[in-house]
Amino acid sequence: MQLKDKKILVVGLAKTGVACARFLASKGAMVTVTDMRSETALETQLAELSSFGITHELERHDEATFLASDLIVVSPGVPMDLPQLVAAQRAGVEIISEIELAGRFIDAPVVAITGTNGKTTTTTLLGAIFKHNGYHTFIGGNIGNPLIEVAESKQIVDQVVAEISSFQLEWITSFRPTVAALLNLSEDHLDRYPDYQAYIDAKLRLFENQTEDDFAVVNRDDELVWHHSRNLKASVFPFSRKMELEEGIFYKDGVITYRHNGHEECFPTAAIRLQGVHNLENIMAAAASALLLGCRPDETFETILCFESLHHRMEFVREANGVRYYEDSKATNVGSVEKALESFTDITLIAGGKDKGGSYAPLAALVKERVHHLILIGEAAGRMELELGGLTDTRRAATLEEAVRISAEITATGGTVLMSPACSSFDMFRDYEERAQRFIAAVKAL
Ligand code: UMA
Ligand code: ADP
Repeated sequence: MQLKDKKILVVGLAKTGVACARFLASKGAMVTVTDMRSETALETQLAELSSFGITHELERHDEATFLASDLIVVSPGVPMDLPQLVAAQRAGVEIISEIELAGRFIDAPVVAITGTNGKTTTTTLLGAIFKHNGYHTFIGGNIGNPLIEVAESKQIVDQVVAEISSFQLEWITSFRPTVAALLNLSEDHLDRYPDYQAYIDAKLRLFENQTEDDFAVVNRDDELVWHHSRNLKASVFPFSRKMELEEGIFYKDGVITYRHNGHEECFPTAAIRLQGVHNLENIMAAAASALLLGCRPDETFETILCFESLHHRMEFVREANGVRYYEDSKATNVGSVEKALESFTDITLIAGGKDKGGSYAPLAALVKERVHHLILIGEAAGRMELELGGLTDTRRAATLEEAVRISAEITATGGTVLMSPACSSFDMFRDYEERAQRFIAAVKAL
């Protein structure tokens, strides 16, 4: 791909925009960056780019600049229906996402991991497995560091493990992972997509450029995932914790079995530290991807055994007065809360936050069965109360701290207080990490 002297517009100037602008400028392109935020708000990002001779258009998106570009690179946080993008697309300007740009410059095999939940856990675990097998490994994507950093890097990279979101897949044309994993599908990001199907369609684009030489690692137990795996061009390699597979990886009676081309590997799971059935799925997806790409079974299994849960994913905080407190701030959709509720009984659930537009009804059966008290916070509280409030003792709290205090008063000895919000955090907090820290502080203060 020729970039020299091309007029390229980078839309969005946060992590992705900065990395793309730097990469494109270093390849000799004439780069303009545009962002709705002000120069003051973008001070840090602009400082990072100060030596690259880049033009800025801030606090606005000029349609004329979009139309005059040879190429537009879009950040994941910028919606597809931005009018200036729609106009540029109509005028025939090439528009790509950052992972598409990165993919065109990466030589190493790419394992791309998507799904509504479990992406970060699986990506981190797989990265650790590759490293323990001696590969120079880049771990990036939606997990926090843009994929384009691989292309920028002067280091040798043998394997790339990329966490991929639906947003990043929106503007791909040729992005082709050697292994593409789809962990699960449930409603999310309905504040961005017109409907659930549009979100699913964006996720499925992960497979669209694969050929029969590539692998699709898919969840056999997730009906929707399995349904959409029927017509993939790649070799489908399923994982299951419910059924034995002739070709694939599955869990049965305390053992994970990997079967590929008549070859079999078995791993006992008793000593694995990652807890929860959902983590068994993440482990199988990571192990399958690693073994398909030539990792040694012993090193793969050693890494899995030692791997600890990441912070803010069903993390134990403390026990006070016979009640155990768990923090699951990263549970920002219904699918992840379902898994948390499946993991405990006698629950006081603290939930709510910024509503993403999906239905809370899939939680109804578990709330009825396991949640003795539901304490709701944030913007979504009203809608959650409408959908779940009739099923159990339900209360409102004005702050997270108040929710923790109420939970301590009403939870019986032996019970579990679980903060698993099913919503994003941006109505009350900077991000999910701040929400987690505030919960931890409130629980420690009890
Ligand atoms: N902006 C505009 N115009 C718009 C919309 C946004 O100018 O119409 C600007 C904003 O002012 C801001 C920039 O665009 O300056 C935001 O870009 P961005 O949101 O893409 O931010 P990045 O820092 O580049 O982060 C992105 C991902 N963000 C999103 O998908 C929303 C990060 O995932 C990812 O880690 C990073 O690229 C590196 O790949 C975050 C995320 O929340 C963690 N992802 C979602 C999730 O996990 O649920 C999908
Ligand atoms: P993602 O990167 O997709 O958001 P994480 O690994 O960060 O995934 O986990 C996010 C939330 O989802 C946490 O609450 C975690 O406990 C839960 N979770 C992790 N793996 C799965 C899975 N395979 N299925 C459902 N929920 C999961």
